[in-house]
Amino acid sequence: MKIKNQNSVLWMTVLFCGFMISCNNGDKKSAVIHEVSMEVNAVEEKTTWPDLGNVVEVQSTGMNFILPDEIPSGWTTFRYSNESPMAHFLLVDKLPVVEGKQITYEDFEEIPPVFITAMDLINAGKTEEGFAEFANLPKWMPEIIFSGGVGIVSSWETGQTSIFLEPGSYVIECYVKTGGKFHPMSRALTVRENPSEGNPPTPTMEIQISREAGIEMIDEPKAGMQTIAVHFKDQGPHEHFMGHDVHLVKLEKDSDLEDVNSWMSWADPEGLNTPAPVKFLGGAQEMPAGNTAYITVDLEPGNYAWVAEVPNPKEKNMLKTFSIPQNKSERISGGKK
Ligand SMILES: [Cu+2]
Repeated sequence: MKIKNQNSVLWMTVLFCGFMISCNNGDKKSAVIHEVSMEVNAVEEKTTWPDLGNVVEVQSTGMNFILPDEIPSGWTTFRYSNESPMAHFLLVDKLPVVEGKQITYEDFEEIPPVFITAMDLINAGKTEEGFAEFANLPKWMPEIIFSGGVGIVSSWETGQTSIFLEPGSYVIECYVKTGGKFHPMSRALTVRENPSEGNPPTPTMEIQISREAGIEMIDEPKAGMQTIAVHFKDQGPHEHFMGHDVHLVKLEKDSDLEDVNSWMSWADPEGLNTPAPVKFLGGAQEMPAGNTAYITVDLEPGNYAWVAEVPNPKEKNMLKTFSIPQNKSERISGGKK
């Protein structure tokens, strides 16, 4: 993926410091100059995103989400730049109205401490006591509608996902872990009655996910900028109380699919704990059955995987690899089912 232009100052600073240190180390000088030149070329590249209507820019510079407090309803494209040193995601939760009362962000804040206490017990080997903690969750919690969002995005990457939002009170959150603790990342978001004029994007590829069949690629993966429809045929919950979603992983030579498989459950002490074992490029967060999200991503040649954030996704056919070849004559794997 391309490095965004706004990161160029930081990259230049880091590289300049590296250059100065290496100058004291005579024989490495020419190699470092070459590296500087390559990186400068990299920062000049800029991702050109297709025009997808109502775009909401979101940024993380640490354990935070930076975005407007209010956005219009309707089709919404979240363009999420992770400018922090750890992986995050952006899950959009619609808060319920219970017995005529709107559940608020302040009410939502009762939830994370329960998960933190539970996880501390699970990490200490007291699994049964940890899960017993969930009895302390507010009774309205199952009424939260997980409404989609951007899948896991590694540091210095940008993920883009389009979803339809009804008006209402929302929370956006990330529960990736660092040092075994869930990220304290959530933000209130109001989705206004007045709709934007956006339409659903036109997909260039389609995939679907279900409990029965896992992740299925309907079209052969193609190189270049793609808008990928992700159809949720049904929904969970799975053993970790959550439903399924779809994340995009970039695989490198040393990537181990078993590491990816075991990392995908928050209920595992090492699961969802940073650093992630692979590079994540976004995806489509959990949504109710029958909904579709659209991921926009530039698929450069290489090896990839779709994976759901569920316990043991491989067993559920929710860890699927595919390749984008260097040239058209090479065979594309993982095509039509
Ligand atoms: Cu996070």
